[in-house]
Amino acid sequence: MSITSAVRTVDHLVIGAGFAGLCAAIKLDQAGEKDFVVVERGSDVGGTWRDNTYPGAACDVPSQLYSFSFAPNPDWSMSFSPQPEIQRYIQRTAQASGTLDRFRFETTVDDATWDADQQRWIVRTSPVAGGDPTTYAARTLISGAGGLSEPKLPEIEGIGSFGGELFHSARWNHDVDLTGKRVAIIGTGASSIQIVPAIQPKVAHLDVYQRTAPWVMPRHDRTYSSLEKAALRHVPGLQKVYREAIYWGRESYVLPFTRMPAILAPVQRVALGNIHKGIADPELRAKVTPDFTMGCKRILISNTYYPALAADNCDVVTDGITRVTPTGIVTTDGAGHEVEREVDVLIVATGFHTTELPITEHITGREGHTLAQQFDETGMSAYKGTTVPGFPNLFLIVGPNTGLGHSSMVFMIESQVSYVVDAVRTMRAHDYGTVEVTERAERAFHADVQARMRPTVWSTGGCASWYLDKHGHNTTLWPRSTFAFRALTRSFDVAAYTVTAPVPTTSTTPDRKVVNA
Ligand code: N01
Repeated sequence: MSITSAVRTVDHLVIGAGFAGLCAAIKLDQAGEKDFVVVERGSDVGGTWRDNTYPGAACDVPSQLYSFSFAPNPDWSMSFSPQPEIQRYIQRTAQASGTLDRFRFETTVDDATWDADQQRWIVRTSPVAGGDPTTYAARTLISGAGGLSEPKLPEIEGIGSFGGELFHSARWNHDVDLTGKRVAIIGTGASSIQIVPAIQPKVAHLDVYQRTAPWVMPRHDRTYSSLEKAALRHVPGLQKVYREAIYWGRESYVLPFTRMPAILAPVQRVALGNIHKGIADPELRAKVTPDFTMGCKRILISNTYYPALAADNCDVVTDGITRVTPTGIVTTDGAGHEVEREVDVLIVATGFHTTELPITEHITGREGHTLAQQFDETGMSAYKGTTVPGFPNLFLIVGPNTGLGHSSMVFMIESQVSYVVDAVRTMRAHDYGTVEVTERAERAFHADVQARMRPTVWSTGGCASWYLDKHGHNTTLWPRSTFAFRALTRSFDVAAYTVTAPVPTTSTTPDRKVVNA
């Protein structure tokens, strides 16, 4: 049976309205590329900052740096702003940009397929709540779908049978009142260490299921005074200087992370001091002391996590989880003894699908296979983290190997977006129908990234982390300085691409009808 659907022709289709998608929209607009649509499955901008509303959610990168360089905010209340403030910042920035008229919320991308004849991405979208689908034919497809958007649920026997409330940290159920409840949380990553101190005082009992103890540094947070905010607002250049100072402070972590992990020994001692300060019990101290080199997993920051673990109503459980029952969690100790702990609410703070990006399953390239299939064969990899052979006119923001362990992802996003906008500018200036990175350029880039990855703490630090894929390759982090990435993405290097002339336009009407088989 064939169906007929309206096709809307646009120059650019952007997927996602988080920091990445919003940045792409703003910069395309500023470059005079007004004909774009941003498709977002949520009901608002914000991406991960819209979705992660768990108690205690805050950024662990200082807000002065974790914000757009072109939209400075003198009104951050604290150095590490809480989630609602970051979400408001993103909303305000979107409003002020004048681009929201081109955002389609509550719309999901079903699939995007390269049509070589038209030199366009045919992108089928549907309203999340059901209703008529819309198909777009876009010259370029820009994915800002993000690396931390799809919650990863733990595969534990019986978890589906749990009879109490169960939710992921990134899909917090605010209807559940935790007051006086027996609560369990699985995971001790960046999300969990913020949740635990926020909920421990109100619950009857909290079991923290720890598989790997993280390194947790003191959090040097503070509230900005009105005087400081006024100075940041009115003293010319002050906010920029402040941001730069934070930037370079953060950048000093690159050398120890990438080449000399031993330099972090004194920092590791500070983190051990944080354990001693927060916990008096030697047994608990030993339990939460990490057994890998600092930096191998994300370094976390908190002054309240360890005191919360040490509270009378909290237990840290390190025995492996065997199964979940309708009423609790069963663990097995080293001697094979099973213990069941009953709980009313189970929170899984078990992270995200990072090395198999879900959006890649929906994008089909020139050769007729999906990006996920290609990545499955070659490993997740993209030239400058952005472009992939076989996928013309596709740009990935926060693509492979663009993540950071030390600084602001917003910096990386701005770098990538400037590269993409320059690619679009180049295509227009030279009348290219398509640009597709050569396999040779992509492979050379990938080999260089992986060679640089070998001495890094992420490879040598003795931990298993979400940075590594199933083959043990780090396909998520950038192994150099962020200024090196900025230099690489400063302008579109067309020499690394195969370009083709545009196909002749067959129709003069922007909106056409096609028949989908
Ligand atoms: O997730 P994670 P997250 N049984 O993957 C454990 C960003 N972020 O949501 O370490 C038992 O880090 C797992 O154990 P192990 C930031 O980039 C930023 O906390 O694998 N345990 C780990 O302890 C961060 O890195 C901010 O042994 C299981 C935890 O679950 C990323 O988001 C704030 C398990 C998962 O930790 C993800 O953080 C929050 C199982 N089956 C998050 N499966 C900022 O402030 C997993 N675990 C910017």
